[in-house]
Amino acid sequence: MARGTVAYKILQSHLVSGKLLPGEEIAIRIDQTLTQDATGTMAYLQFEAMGVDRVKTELSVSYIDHNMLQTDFKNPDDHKYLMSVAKRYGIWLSKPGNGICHQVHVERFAKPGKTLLGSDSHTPTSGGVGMIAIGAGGLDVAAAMAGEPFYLKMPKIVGVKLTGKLPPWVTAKDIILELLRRLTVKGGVGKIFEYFGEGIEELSVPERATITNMGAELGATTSIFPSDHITRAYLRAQGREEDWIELLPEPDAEYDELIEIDLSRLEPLIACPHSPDNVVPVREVEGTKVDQVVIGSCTNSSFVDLTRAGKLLEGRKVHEDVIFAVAPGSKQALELITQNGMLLNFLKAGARILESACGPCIGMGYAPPSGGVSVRSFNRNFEGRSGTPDAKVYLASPEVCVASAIAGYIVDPRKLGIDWPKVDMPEKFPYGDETFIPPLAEEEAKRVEIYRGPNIKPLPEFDELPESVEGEVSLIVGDNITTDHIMPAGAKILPLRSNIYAISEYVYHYVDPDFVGRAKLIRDQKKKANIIVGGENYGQGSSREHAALAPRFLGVRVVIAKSFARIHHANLVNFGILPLEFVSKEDYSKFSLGDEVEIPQLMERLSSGRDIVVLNRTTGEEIICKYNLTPKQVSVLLAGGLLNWIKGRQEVTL
Ligand code: MIC
Ligand code: SF4
Repeated sequence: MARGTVAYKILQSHLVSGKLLPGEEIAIRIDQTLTQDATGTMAYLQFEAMGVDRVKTELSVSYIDHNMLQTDFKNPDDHKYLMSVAKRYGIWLSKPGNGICHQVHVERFAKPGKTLLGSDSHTPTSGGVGMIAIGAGGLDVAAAMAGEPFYLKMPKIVGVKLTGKLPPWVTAKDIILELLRRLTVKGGVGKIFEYFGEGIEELSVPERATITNMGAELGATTSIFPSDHITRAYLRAQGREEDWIELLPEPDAEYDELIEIDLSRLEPLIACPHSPDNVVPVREVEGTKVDQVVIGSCTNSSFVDLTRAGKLLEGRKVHEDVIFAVAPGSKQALELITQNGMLLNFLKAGARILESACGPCIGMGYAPPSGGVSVRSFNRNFEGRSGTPDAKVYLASPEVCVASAIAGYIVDPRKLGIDWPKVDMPEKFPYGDETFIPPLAEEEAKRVEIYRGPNIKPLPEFDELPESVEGEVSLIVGDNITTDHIMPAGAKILPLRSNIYAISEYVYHYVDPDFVGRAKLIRDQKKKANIIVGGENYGQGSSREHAALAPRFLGVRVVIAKSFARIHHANLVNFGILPLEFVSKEDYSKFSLGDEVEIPQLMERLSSGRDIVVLNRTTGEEIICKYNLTPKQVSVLLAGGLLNWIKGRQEVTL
């Protein structure tokens, strides 16, 4: 038991039910929520369906940062909906242009010792100021806004001891890349990473936030730093020192697992295509010709990152064959680099300045050329995510990005013979609160009418889980399938997020363009359930619940995989899809496309905790599957999903 750790203390003070023992189901009170526009419309539609009059959290913020290309009415309509919902229900609104939710949340709202649930997988970024910040599906966030606690399996608390001092040119990004190199994209599942040791003294809040942000790529529940004098100075400069409390691990704190990183032995690292854990030292891929470079995303576009990048470019030019862009993480960071002259350095060096938003990270513009190499300061480089199916995306620190932009090829920045620029934190940040819309008072809020454009379609209704499933295997996929594979994003598909009927046409679009047609045939003509068979870490990556909701709409009732990623597993349950795991992983090969499958006695077995027998009628084989479900999740599944479950409970209370 990790008593005395920072994470344990916060969980303990928010515990609603359960015991803080790894693997036990716990429920915690949620103080703050955040949503962004791509997941937010659905989350608020669900919140509205819950019939609550006003959010019950201490603070809820709705950010507009993802769907920023407004090529027609869809995205602006969604934004207008979000703005009216925020006014109606007592929610803060961060207007488009304000910046990426995670960075802005750290700057303006994150509070040590509190809990935050966000409908985005990188919500743990706020762990950089010592809070428990967890990413979840929109429906879970809607439930938290309605005052429900958040249920999760108590994670193991892993202590990450940082010793020594980072050498020049080695940065926070390299610390998290080193962890990804060691642990892989599934190494953090069921774990909280808590950083401690002398090495944290060297890291400013934005640098800590780079590390907690990209902990999401480990599959971790969250990551956290203590709240210390560095946090205090940061919050003071943000004009909110009163939000600070000291939160340090006890001297005798014990961690469930321990990892040590000697910072002085690290070197600049880079994640190669197409996975954030495909990490090597930069020198190993040195010389790779580069087509585009971009500094941005919620991982590495803070004031610190942009200022150092700007200093490096002073008096230098981007290579003529490279297109270089900067997307500042927040308006605050953009304002600061305008004041300190770094913006001019970027312009003189030949940079494109993009909007302060997610942009290229989610394929919203700035796609690389065919087969192109793009070096980015981002967190994800899944195949096709950039918008160009055959692009090769590398992930590295902003410093490696700038050095490569100057050289025209990937290069270890230490080779350029430039002095390591020092960046001082400002005494006072420009708060920029003029672009936030605060919540309305209760009476006034009640009079607000909610705007619904034609892009917003009502939620489909889903039936309960049948007693036994008659189905057909309509897709078989391999290991580490991402939610970008299941429900792609990008400029074309993201605007359909509030229209399940339209977006479901794109499920598995780039993996198997025939899947949707096949699934509909099985659902409508054969009147059977669709069954998907997957490998390890199924559904890694984002929190987008559309990767569960849209398949459910297409008639998927069961996914059988070797293992699941945490948020996607929860989303499947929330939308009434049964996630089963092979007891023996070799059984994966006992299914072929088109196999007829029967899963009998579901209710009885799920309710009594017995393994599930999956009968492959085509081959005659019986495959034994287990499930990793809490008692609450079983009842949610049987009800056909969380919304049905919540409504059912309300009827019982009435
Ligand atoms: C992402 O980085 O993939 C996203 C877009 O931010 C997602 C959320 C979404 O799909 O809207 C995430 O990380 O959760
Ligand atoms: Fe936005 Fe990219 Fe961060 Fe997701 S990972 S929140 S798309 S910047």
